Amino acid sequence: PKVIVVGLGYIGLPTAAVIARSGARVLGIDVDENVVATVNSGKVHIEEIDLDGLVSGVVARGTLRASTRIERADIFVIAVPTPFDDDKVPNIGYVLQAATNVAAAIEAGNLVILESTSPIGTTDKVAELLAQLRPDLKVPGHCTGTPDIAIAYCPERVLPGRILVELIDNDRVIGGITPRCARKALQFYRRFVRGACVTTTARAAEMTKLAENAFRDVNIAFANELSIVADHMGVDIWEVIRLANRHPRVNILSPGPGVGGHCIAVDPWFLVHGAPEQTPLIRTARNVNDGKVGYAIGRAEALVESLSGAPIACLGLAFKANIDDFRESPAMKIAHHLAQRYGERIRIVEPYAASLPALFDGTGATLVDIDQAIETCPGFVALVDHELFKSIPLDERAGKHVYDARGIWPDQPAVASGEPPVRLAS
Ligand code: SAJ
Repeated sequence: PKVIVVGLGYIGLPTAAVIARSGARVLGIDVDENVVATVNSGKVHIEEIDLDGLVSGVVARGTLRASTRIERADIFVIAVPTPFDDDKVPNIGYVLQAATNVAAAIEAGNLVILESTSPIGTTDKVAELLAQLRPDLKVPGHCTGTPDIAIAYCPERVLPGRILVELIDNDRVIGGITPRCARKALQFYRRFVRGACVTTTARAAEMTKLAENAFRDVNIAFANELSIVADHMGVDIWEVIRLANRHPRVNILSPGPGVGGHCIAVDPWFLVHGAPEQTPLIRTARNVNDGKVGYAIGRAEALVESLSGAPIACLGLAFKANIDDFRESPAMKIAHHLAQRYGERIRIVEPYAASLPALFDGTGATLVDIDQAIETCPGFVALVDHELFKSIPLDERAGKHVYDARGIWPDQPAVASGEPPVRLAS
């Protein structure tokens, strides 16, 4: 079949490449001409393990190409962003724009799949829009008899850094506007997914995706709240979590300096917005995780103040370990705050950055490598659990004053009484 993937971002491009590898002819659509030119030259504009080799291979074989203009196809997959506006209202404008473009090219017999994380009811809105724009077609949910096209929702669930593996191996939840729509989409996913493909309704599939990320957010919030309690009580949170997790039915996640990325910190708001009265827990969890950034700033400042004038190493800017993605990163916010306040005392170590992001221009902070940081900085603020940082042995950290927001160094000596803090829990 011919497949069109609308949106060549973090999800759309890997998805397009994997479908192309499965033997389908794929056309990727993006509004950004640079993205289209990059893909057509066999290159990638995003960093993801093994994606460059896959894309160059399928482009060279001619099974993947890109364009800014939509064409006719058998299957349309929409993978565009669904951000929220300032007041935490979900913005499905890109999805509706993509559906409008699809409406111009769709024909009887085609299948439309929405993969973007979306508020409950979005797939119905896509169907409604297609019915409005194409009164000549029988659209499921808006016609009698057998519809001409099929519409389904199938959320992506891949973890950045493991996208190509998880695209194939994860189970997929496929929600149809009708059971027939779900079956059509199921046949498509079976082409390239090794995990189980389970069918349901579009609304249930939409809520499933939001529930998954809210589950993680609520559980991280629990860990973050516990870490603040432990600080308050003078207990080592990392030890408590290790011990509690020896219970067969307890699995506490890791506290950190806040929750970053563009999924976990966003998607729970879609649930809250849809059912504000029914979501006190999900809303509070979001606020706890957002609040942890300010708390971590306070702890980091205490360390910097206690080492008057000395250089301080900030370890990491990425939103999580071992990736080069700095979007919505709590580490970035904290390092930037410290850079603005303490200027050239702040030395940033980020193995995934070639230079400091423009945000730091004029602050006086500098990017150094880990060896320079160990040599010159008596104070360390650990913000990301990159392998490079975790592997620094104790003797190289001896005598360092550490605020370890990620628990990367469980063996760091505890604070000596009357001395500046050597290790602040959490
Ligand atoms: N984090 C903690 N403590 C933990 C785990 C994570 O503080 O114990 C932080 C991370 O450092 C990071 C943030 O949470 O700042 C999110 O990281 P993550 O690894 O939990 O998730 P993402 O955003 O990379 O990807 C998530 C995944 N969802 C789930 O695991 C339920 C992924 O499967 C989804 O496809 C993705 O969101 C998405 O696109 O929705």
